[in-house]
Amino acid sequence: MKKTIKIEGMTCGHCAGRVKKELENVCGVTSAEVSASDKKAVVELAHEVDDAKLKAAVEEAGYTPVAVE
Ligand SMILES: [Cu+2]
Repeated sequence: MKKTIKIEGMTCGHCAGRVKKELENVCGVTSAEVSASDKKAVVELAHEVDDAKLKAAVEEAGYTPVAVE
């Protein structure tokens, strides 16, 4: 299962790296591919993870999650 998170505020690869690290710390997330230029993260999930938990991880990294699809 995959989810895509639209994110505002990332400007470079360093930002994307911070978001990736936080997302991959969430239980159920097996990997996260994050692009600052595309303003999104695609997460691969081992099981269902609440959108709220994914958003909280993005906020923890210092950026703004605008939608989870
Ligand atoms: Cu940056």
